[in-house]
Amino acid sequence: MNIVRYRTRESAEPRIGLHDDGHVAEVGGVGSLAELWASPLADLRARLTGGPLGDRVPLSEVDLLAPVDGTTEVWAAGVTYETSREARVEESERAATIYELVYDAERPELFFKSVPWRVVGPGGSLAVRADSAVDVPEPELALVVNRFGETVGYTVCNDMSSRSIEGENPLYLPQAKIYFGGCGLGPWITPVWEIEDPYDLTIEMTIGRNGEREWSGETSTSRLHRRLDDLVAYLMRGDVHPDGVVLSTGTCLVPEAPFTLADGDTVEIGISGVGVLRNTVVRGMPPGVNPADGHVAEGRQA
Ligand code: DO4
Ligand code: MG
Repeated sequence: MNIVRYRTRESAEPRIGLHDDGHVAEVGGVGSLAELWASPLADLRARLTGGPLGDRVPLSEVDLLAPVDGTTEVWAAGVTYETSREARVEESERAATIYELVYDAERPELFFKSVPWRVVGPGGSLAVRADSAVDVPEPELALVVNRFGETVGYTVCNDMSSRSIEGENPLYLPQAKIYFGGCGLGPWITPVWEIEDPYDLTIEMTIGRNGEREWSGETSTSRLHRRLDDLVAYLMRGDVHPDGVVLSTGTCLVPEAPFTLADGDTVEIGISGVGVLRNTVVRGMPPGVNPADGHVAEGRQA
């Protein structure tokens, strides 16, 4: 069972539902995911496993939206896998040691990644910045955390990154990481009670170009150098997240230099037991954005 945020073809209104066995059924009386994250985990579980549901419709008849709304922020952890540490030491021109220090430090690196309206959902277009030379997708397990700091679910995050901007100077991290089309989430949220062991999940990524496989890799969350609960505890320290928060837990797959994403690439990230997030890549602003009037089309379906 998965929690979905979706739209039917009849209405522009986002709905919240449950996906099971190729079908979606609306969760009655729930207007947003943020509303769900205001409940303790036990109440959420009782609500989703026992509450009334609407009619079942085939998944193919709805449009899935990014599973984040309200004021739920997306945060991310960095350098939580050895692979990420090595890749960043290699690309960093002047500050390689900071990545080694943070990998070993008690306090993890946590950074703000996105507000909900910037997040791209399944099937949407992710972007590489027009002013960046080297860009990679980062396939990551993301935790969905309620306002009480309890992990209630898992989703797939693509923490798109400019290696050239971050590599030039680590203080450029926000520019390397936070930009329109720089964060993908989806395709849905798998409740925490559906995943037996989050430290034993396979993460796979395939990048396609011109119909061919350009890069692929596979890893496991067993290689995570941190405890998930510790990452959440640090995120909740000295801060509040009334609409809950999504915390992406870092990448273990980094396509080797000189690989860089190109316009038209496809990125597919699968996490076992959770789902597969598929997106296309554009260079510059994704479709649906009109810089002249600031218009952003929610969902940005490709
Ligand atoms: O230290 C910069 C960001 C690291 C990151 O995003 C990752 O390790 O996944
Ligand atoms: Mg990352």
